[in-house]
Amino acid sequence: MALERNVAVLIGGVGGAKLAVGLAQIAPPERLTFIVNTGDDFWHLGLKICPDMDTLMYTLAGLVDPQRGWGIKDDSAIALNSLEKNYQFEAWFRLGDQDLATHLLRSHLLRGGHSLTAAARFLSRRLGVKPTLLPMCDAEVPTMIDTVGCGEMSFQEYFVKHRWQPVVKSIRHQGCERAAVSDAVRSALHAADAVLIAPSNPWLSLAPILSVPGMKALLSSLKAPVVAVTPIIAGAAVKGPTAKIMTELGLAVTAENVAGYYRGIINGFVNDVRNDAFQLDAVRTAQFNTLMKNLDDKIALAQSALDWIGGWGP
Ligand code: FO1
Repeated sequence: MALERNVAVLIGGVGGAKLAVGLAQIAPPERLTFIVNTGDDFWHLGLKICPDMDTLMYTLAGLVDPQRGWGIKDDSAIALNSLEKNYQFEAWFRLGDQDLATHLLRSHLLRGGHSLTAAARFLSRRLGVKPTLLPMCDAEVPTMIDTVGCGEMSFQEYFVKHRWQPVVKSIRHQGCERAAVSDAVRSALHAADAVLIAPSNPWLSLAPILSVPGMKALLSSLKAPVVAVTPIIAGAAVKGPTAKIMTELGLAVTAENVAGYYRGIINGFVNDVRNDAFQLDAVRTAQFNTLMKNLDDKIALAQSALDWIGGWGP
C-alpha cells in the first residue's frame, strides 16, 4: 500500500502499542489515527485514569517504561508511597509521580467541560505525539467482569488488583447503550483507506470498542478493508490474559477463533507464520511474523500488512 493513504487502527494497550510503533515509523502521522479502548478507564482517587490511551500516548512519545509496557520510564512514586506510609491507603494501582500529572491535567480538563476526545488531543499534542489518538467514544463505558467466586468487579480490579486470576464468567460494557460513535471517530473511519484491528485482546480491549452503538454497522459499511492481526501465536498470547479468557469462554486458543470472533466486521486477517492456516468465508488471510520482539519486527509487520492490503486492488 502506498503510504500516502489513511490508516485507522482499533487498539487496546500494551500489545497493540507495539504495532502502533511500527506503523508510526512508516506512515505519515497525519495519515494515522488510533481509536483507543476506554473500557479500562476508571476514576481513582478523584482522577480519571485512561490506561490504554496513556500506554499508547507514552509509547508514541518515547516515554513509556519499556519493562512494564505502561507508565513512564524512571518515574518516581513519592505521592503513592506517601499515601501508603502516611495514610495506610492500599495503593494497589501504581501511579507514578509524572504519570499523576497526566491524570491531574486530564481530570482538570474534563471537569472544565472538555470532552475525553478534546483532552486526549490536548495531552498527546503536548507530549509531541503526531498521529491522532481518539478515545473510542466520549461516554463512560467501563468494562465489568463477572467472575466465578469473586462476583462482578471493575476491569482494573480484575486486571491489576486480582492479577487477572479470577475465572471470567461474562463481560459487560456498562452504559454502552448511552454511548455514541463520536464525530471524530466517524470521520477517521470514513476517511480511512484501511482499518486495522491491532493484536490486542479481542474480549477485553476490542469488544468495548465494538460495543459502542453504531460502531459495528459503521465498520461493516466501509468500503475500505478492515483487517485484524492475530494476538494468538502458537496457541498462546504474547502477554496478558487472552488465552486464559478464551479457555474460560470455552474456545480453543487458536487464531481461527479470534478471526471468527470478528466475523462480519473484518474482510482480512493477518495470521502468524507459526499458526495453522485456515479459511473463513469472505475473509482473506495472510501469514506473517506477528511476534514483535524489536523495532525491526514492528516495522516489518506494519509494512507487510499494509503492502498486502494495498495489493488487494479496488
Ligand atoms: N498495570 C498493572 O499491572 N499494575 C499497575 O499498578 C498498573 C498501574 C497503571 C497506572 C497507569 C496506567 O496508565 C496503567 C497502569 N497499569 C497497571 C496498566 C493497565 O492497567 C493495564 O495494562 C491495562 O488496563 C490493560 O490494557
